[in-house]
Amino acid sequence: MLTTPEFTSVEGAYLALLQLTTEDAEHRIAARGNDAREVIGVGFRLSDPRQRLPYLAERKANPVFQFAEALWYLAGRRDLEMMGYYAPSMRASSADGIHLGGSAYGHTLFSPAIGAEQPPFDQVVELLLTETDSKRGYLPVFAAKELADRDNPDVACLAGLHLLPRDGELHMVCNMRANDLDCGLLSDVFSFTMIQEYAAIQLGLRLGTYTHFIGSAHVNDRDSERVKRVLDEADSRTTVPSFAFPEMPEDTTAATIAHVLEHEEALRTNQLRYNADHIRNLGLHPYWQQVVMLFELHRQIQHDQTSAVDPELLAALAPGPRWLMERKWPVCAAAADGGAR
Ligand code: 5HM
Repeated sequence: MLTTPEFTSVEGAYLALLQLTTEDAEHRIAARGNDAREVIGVGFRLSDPRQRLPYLAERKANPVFQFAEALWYLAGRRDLEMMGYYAPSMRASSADGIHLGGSAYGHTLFSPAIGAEQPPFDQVVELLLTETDSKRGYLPVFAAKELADRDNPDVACLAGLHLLPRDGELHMVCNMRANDLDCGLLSDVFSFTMIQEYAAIQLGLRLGTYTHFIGSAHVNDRDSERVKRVLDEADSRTTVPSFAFPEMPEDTTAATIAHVLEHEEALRTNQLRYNADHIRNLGLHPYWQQVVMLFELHRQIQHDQTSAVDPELLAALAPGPRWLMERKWPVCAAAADGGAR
């Protein structure tokens, strides 16, 4: 078969790739101190790129981090302050303790390069608005200069994103030089499909398919126990949890992203606290209200020394993010057990 295998949601692709590296790894690698099992040159397609979250209790996907990273990309940022809060392990990737480098994909895509007038993303959107069936909507991310410093701690894993408007839909193809299948893949697919959906809105198109190609697809040995537990769960479950991820509102612009991030910052720095009604009255679309609710729950987990988060706020979450929060954070499970379920 010359085309990529197709899955509806990221969960199916994630499980198939874990299975592949567990049973049919081609190589054992040890680059930069990471012992891993590797398969070279794999790809998959998602027919519904909105189904960008896995519902596996053993994997414990973190929707707070996922939205934070996607918004950080869409806002064109590279500050460690925001991402280091949600993912402290990312601090080790910063060369100066202030910025992230190659992995700040949004900075590469949504901020103008030095000497350029427009961000590459805007340039591509402008092109695609005028050139029917264009093949030129490519957004390179990896840059050869990243390899000039052999000690560079953060070389982009994303080579580039290719936007392809066809028959009223926006398809996207993602090329990665490397993907950590257990850790990086899920957050990458989440964020990149958010970028695709955001691009589709800017172009007035429906969301098409998402295709993901990987040069080095690998699972680090330190994650192999969890991978086994995830595969066992997938094999043994009798019901498969399934929650439809909602559509990004059609009026989403850069100003919407900035508005959501204002609330994110106030909550991250513990300057505000919200209940569900406050959030409903912020003037945000219900889709973005859900995201602010996740940030407020996370604020309670990080900053309040409570044994359970606000059960009303947890109950105000849509079933999908609530399912994930209850598996990820014991304080959310405790609040759910306290009667809000
Ligand atoms: O030594 P190297 O630069 O290839 O290590 C980067 C590791 O982070 C690889 O395992 C890569 O697959 C993973 N990674 C990922 O999967 C990193 C980033 C950040 O650029 C990412 N996805 N987005």
